[in-house]
Amino acid sequence: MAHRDVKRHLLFEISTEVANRVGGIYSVIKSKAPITTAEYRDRYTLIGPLNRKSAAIEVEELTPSDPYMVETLRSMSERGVQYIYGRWLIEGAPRVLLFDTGSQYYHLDEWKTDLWNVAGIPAPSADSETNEAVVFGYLVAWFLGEFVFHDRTRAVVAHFHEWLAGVALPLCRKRRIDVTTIFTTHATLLGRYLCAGSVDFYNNLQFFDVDSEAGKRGIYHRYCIERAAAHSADVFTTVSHITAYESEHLLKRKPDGVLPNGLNVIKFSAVHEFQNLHQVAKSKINDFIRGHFYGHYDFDLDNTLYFFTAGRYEYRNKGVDMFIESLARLNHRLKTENSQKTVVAFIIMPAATHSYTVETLKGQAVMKALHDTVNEIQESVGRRLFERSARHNDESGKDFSEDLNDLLTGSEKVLLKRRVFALKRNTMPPIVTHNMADDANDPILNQIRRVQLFNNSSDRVKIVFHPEFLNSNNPILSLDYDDFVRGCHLGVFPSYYEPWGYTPAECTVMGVPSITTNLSGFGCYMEELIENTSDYGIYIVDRRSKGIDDSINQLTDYMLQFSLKSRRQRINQRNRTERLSDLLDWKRMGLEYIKARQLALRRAYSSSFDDDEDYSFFDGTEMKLSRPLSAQASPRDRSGMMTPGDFGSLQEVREGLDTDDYVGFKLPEEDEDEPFPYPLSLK
Ligand code: G6P
Ligand code: 1S3
Repeated sequence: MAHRDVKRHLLFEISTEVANRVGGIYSVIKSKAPITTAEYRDRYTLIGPLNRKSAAIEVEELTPSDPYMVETLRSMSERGVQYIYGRWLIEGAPRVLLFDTGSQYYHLDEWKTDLWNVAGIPAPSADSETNEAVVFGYLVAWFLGEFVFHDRTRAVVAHFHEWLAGVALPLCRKRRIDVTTIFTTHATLLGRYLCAGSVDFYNNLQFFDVDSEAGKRGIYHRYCIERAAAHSADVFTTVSHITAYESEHLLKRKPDGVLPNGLNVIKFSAVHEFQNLHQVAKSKINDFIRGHFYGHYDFDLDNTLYFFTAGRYEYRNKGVDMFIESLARLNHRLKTENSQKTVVAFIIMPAATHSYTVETLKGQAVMKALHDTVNEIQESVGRRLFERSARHNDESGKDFSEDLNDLLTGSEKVLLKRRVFALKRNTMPPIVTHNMADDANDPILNQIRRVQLFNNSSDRVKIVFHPEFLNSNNPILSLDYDDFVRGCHLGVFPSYYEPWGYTPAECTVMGVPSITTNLSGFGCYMEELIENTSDYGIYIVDRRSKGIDDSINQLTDYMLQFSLKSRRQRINQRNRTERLSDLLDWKRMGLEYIKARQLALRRAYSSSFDDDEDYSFFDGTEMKLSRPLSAQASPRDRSGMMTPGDFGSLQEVREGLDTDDYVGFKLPEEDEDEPFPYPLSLK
């Protein structure tokens, strides 16, 4: 590679989820944007395929100012490439370059042939997702090649996420494009497919005949792209140790390191503020529950707990099978103990539906009508009460309390009775809020049928299946996902396949306890970091060494233990959970990305490093980690080592990297409470 300026290097991050919400990677790049833009400012650009619908809402168009970017885009556009260059309207406001793949689809066959010739990767015509990946990959490789042709001075790091963005990697390698590359896989294709079936995945990882397994599932060509991306990158990483192990066996390259996912943690000035938010959000969930269970609303909401699971509808991978079975066992145990507690378990997983059911809408409508009527009557009764009290005269000889007997007028009583009669219903409270496209074959509904959790009055565990993601414009459960999480008591995510797992991590930063497993990246990370995780509201089910029945019992025990807590204990536990949020903050997790980029630069441009020079890579802005945890009641003290990568596998020693090498990264003194030292607002 040519000699390039590594200190002022540029960063391109490439993903199909740039300004386009699809799944977890969107959360990664969006929440990471503030720290990356703070580090790179205008040297950072995200590249993705153009989705006009979401770009119209999320992106503000800009004219590029970097002369090399201008030159590169001009030359591509002369050859018919359409794109949008602009600012992604999120915190950090990073620059984005979105290529309109449609403008180059006429090259598809030519590029597929080339992909086969240069990399031996087949691409059958019927797979539109792969077609899209090919066109996008060729556009990205074109862009990078052209860019470094114009800009001959600065080093370029191109960081790719997931196989869908991975086609450009073998092209960069084959064309010897003068950039250094990182590939981060957020799961493996084969892992996801194999786990969704019924194999004993983790005990057989080293034995799978990968080509044949991919072929049997019709994903051989996709698998080839993923494997080629992993092998062509200068640095290959994934999001957790468990997925690193999986990648080593299924993709046949041991990752250089682990880049765990962080979150953009919002700190409130007053500690109790998040507890107040819980109360506010919970009362909105209470409103929904009154409507949903109308006519059968015979339980005390003050003695009711809200559990939930949420995510992509992957029945087995996300552990919904285990969740429902454990709920049935919990129901049995609460009933045998004559518990007065009610648990309402929500399942929020999008499935094909034909909108809300009439029953669901009616439930909210009758409850709203009752509420409105009570409010009206309350106002007139209040007025009457005031008048009578003000005008009461003891000397009249009339008993004051008698005066209060007829505060409700006859017509008000009738109206109220009509509202109460409207609450009568002959049907059971529904399980599912929507009309399912395939009710009879839906795996979640079928298992609920099998364990007979039908929301009977005697059931202590009730279920609500909401097969659509939440948002505050929703007519029945009008809460954004974050607010819903805040209002719940416990998140339950007993995943079998979960490379990282944002859902329990999000619970943690909002101070909501959760259950995860030791097969999820997040669960393993927390287990490694904290000695007594359950004290901190992180319950970890052992799905690795226990048999399935024992794991289900363990999950049931955790839920039961949680149900037995008093309100005071729950409040205390929430405080402890919330205290863990610094562990998940990008300010800390982002360090691994920095290490990976360092490694990539050193591998590609070793001759550009002058060992006597200081490569802090920071624009005069030293990044400091805020103190991870409060001094009291802190988990296992790891502040000496601090970064997740210190037990990760970025090969620092072999490559001659150590912590001082990549940042002025040091911990503040114990009692220092250092704010993040740069503004994170839109520029
Ligand atoms: C928060 C609020 C308290 C409320 C409590 C309910 O802590 O600040 O006012 O009593 O939540 O907790 P629970 O676990 O019963 O929903
Ligand atoms: C993947 O998304 P998923 O839910 O399909 O990537 C996420 C972001 O890295 C990760 O959190 C999750 O575990 C993976 O499975």
